[in-house]
Amino acid sequence: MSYCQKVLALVKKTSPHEPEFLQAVTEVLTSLEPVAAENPQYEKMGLLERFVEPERQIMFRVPWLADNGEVRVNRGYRIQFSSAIGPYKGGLRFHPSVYLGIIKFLGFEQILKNSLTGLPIGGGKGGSDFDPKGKSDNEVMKFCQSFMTELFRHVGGDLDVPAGDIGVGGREIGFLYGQYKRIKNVSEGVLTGKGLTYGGSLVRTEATGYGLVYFLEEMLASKGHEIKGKKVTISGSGNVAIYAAHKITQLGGTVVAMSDSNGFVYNPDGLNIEMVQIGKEIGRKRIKECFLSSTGTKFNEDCTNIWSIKCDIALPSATENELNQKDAEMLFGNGCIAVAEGANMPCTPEAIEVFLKNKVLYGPAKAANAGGVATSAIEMQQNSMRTFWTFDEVDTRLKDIMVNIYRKSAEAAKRYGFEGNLVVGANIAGFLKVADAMMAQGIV
Ligand code: NDP
Ligand code: 2IT
Repeated sequence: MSYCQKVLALVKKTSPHEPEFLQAVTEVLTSLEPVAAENPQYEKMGLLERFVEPERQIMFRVPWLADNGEVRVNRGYRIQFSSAIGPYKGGLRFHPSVYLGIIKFLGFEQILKNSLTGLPIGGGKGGSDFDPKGKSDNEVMKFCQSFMTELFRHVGGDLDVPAGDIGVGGREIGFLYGQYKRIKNVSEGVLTGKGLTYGGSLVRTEATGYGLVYFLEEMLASKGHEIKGKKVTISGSGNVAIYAAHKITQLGGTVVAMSDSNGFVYNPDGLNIEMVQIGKEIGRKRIKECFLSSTGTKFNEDCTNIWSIKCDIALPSATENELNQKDAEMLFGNGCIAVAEGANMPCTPEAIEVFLKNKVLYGPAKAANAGGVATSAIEMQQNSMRTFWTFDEVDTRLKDIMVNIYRKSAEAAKRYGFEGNLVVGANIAGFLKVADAMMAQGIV
């Protein structure tokens, strides 16, 4: 049995109830076979056993008072997965589906994603099973304050820097930051995605969606295609989806479908992205409600059916395992030429197989959606320097980083005999830097 397969068997034994974590580890360790074979010293140093085990896992109680006077209790998490190349860095997710396995898979993916950005950030992730939907601003504030009242002792500008993810946007980051500052009595860049008046960076709000489209542009260009004139389906209608849609439209593409967990909207002539943005960001509406006054836009109640819509490009940007083998076959059958992942692990392993087998260009999450965390690292740089860069300065850096990630991943795939397979390429390119750093620092 190869070293990678031995470590995979170990993880299956130690984390049997965490299917998302196992899914992520299986893909990565399978990709790393040629690298492990070339570097027998990894096995001697127990490198992969250490790589798949979080450095620290924190779970805590989050009690808070609802507006009606009832006491509510949620569970909070922060997984500090790897500090090999820098302080732990990664988002916080507030969603009822959150449990340890989800946070572990996200934290594990984050290690390699952050490495791919080329910036000195380690991997972490956190969150809670708290559902911000249907809660008042006051309840969200109370929850965030209670969450930070425990989390503050584990994070810090040079230690662990959380940010947003599903259910955590500008409003939540503001409440979390306020409470941290109040308890610690220090103004430091302990969170990213902050508001522009208190240490945030221009472009961070747009960064994941914009970065996804910059990556897509580069991937399409490798085969002589461009975004102009293409029909694009984007699942989700949150932070990532909205700004991906914005950039696609700016570059001459047409967004034909978007969704939320209640269903999807569809217009073959193109959706009005501003209506989504205003409805979702300001009104916190359901996607159906954003288009009540619009003729020509249809609504379908099953969000999973979004992949049946004919499109040239698909950008799954909602959540994990939202696109399965059947969806992938439908997309390919309808002429889809490229898929880039805005969400983390949105395509099932069987769906990825369909794309690779049929030569559909496929950009895996840890490469394609790294623009968000890369711009978070740029926000950290500005905080450390006590400075503020212009929109164009940050946007130019983001674009360079995304182009570099594409090239690094494509080159690594080619070098290890998997030309065109960005799954293997991104996993190897991200891993090599982390492995070097781990080897240099001894058994820790
Ligand atoms: P948001 O909370 O802003 O939006 C999430 C969107 O996805 C909403 O439209 C939501 O619909 C939908 N969604 C979430 N869960 C489900 C589900 N179980 N089934 C169907 N639809 C669902 O989150 P983000 O846009 O920030 O995150 C989206 C994805 O992108 C996640 O996978 C996240 O990990 C990833 N990501 C985010 C980054 C960031 O910077 N924000 C960076 C890199 C990756 P509804 O409102 O109905 O729940
Ligand atoms: O999945 C991700 O990369 C994020 N949610 C962004 C993390 C960050 O620290 O900006």
